[in-house]
Amino acid sequence: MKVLIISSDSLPAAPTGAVYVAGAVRAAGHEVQVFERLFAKDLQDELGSRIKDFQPDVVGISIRFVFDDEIVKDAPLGTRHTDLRPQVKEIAEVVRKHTDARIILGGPGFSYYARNWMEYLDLDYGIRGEGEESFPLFLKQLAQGGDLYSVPGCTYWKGSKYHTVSPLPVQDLDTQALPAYDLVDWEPYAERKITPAVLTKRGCAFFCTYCPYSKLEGKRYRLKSPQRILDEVHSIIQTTNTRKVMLCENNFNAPHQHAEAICKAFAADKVDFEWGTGDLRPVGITDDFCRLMEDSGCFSVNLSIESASVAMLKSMQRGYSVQQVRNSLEALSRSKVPFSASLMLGAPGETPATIAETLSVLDDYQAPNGVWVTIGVYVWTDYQDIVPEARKSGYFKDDDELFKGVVYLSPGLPRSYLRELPEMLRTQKGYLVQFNKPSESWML
Ligand code: B12
Repeated sequence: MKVLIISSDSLPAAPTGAVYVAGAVRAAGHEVQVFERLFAKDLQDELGSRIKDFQPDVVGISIRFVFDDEIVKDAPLGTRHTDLRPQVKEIAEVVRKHTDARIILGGPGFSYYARNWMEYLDLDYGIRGEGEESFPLFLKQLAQGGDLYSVPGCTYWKGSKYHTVSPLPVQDLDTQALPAYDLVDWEPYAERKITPAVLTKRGCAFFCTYCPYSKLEGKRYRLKSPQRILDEVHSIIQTTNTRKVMLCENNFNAPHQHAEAICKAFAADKVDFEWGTGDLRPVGITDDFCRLMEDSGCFSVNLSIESASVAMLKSMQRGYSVQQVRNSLEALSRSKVPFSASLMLGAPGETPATIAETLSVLDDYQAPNGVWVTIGVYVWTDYQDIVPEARKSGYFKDDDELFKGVVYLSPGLPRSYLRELPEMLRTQKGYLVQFNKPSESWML
């Protein structure tokens, strides 16, 4: 079959999900093309022509985001909120206008709100969760007239009733097809300084109350072998002509031995490349580990501190202490690894005093690549423990509200304080502040 996968991203990021599923669908024997919304100047024209030329039998739309908050100097409180759903709707409309091909939805931004998306776009099929095995299986059933409704992760309407099959996580990540970065033209990404991303594992063993990952991907780690990760890196270097990759999973350094094994394999590899990660957990960041990162060509890490308040680390169940945050910052500061740190302020229990406690710890260090502060916690799904709690306390009214984008801000933070907070933080050297507002009118 001919399968067109549309990366619906309108934000500058690697089309990671789209290229991983594209690789899997191609390996299953289909002819695949990838269309990237990100660079389309005239969507109607460009997507329309692509569909006319390629004549796909199936169109997969990869949905990564529902909304975005972006630091914009002149926006209220320095952050602009964008609802990204209409952009996906536009894509679906163009597809429908030009073809009768079956449309299947998927992607990380789809999995949380499968039903909402299908209603919003008036479409019949989607696949929740990891698509490497389920999407090819869906295509096989489609080609052979088999039972589409048995495909893991499949969501569909039968009559006026919505159904959903539980997703089945991919067990052996090493045996999956390589991500099909060769199906995208990397030049425009490179111009925008976007780095191709590699996923090194699935799963998360932690219990952080605001994060859905461990429930989404499971607590048991499913690890890619260092050799397999290198194979992906080599193929990316070859096809994209870049020498940098980002490792894009949760907590690069958990499990610790896996991170060490990856660094050792990278250091021993003959091919010259650099790597970075946006998510280092402040646990086990020793001088030795920093040296390993340095020796393996690490060009940037972000230490995901989130908070350095005793009470908040406990309430968020982050599983580390303020001392571990300090140890990590000290080891990184002694190393040559260029690092940034990130904070997430506003989770349940946060008060001006806990924020002051966090900031006073950060004051003792200088992160060369700055400190990224997010105020306001996104609320997506019941997979985040704070959601059932927030619902009980009447924080939001119905689940449809989640699809519009809800932000949680601790009631312990007075509004007058929050209005001043971004400005106060911006006076600190190297601080970037993203204020996820509950709504545009919230600050009035
Ligand atoms: C890495 C990452 C980033 C990186 C991007 C790195 C890159 N790609 O270059 C950075 C740090 C930049 C980032 C930023 C943001 N991110 Co982010 N990010 C992630 C993360 C952790 C991994 C995504 C990834 O690459 N996965 C690896 C690939 C292989 O998996 P995948 O994309 O899930 O694709 C699989 C399936 O979804 C499915 N699939 C995908 N497409 C399709 C299509 C079809 C047809 C089918 C059937 C299946 C299918 O199969 C794929 C293979 O298994 C996810 C959380 C997560 N664990 O998923 C959040 C996530 C995508 N991010 C999220 C958000 C909100 C953001 C921000 C908007 C945050 C902000 N500003 O406050 C920004 C956006 C900035 C920007 N310009 O993009 C949310 C989106 C949720 C939503 N409802 O909108 C997520 C889901 C996090 C969450 N909390 O759950 N992010």
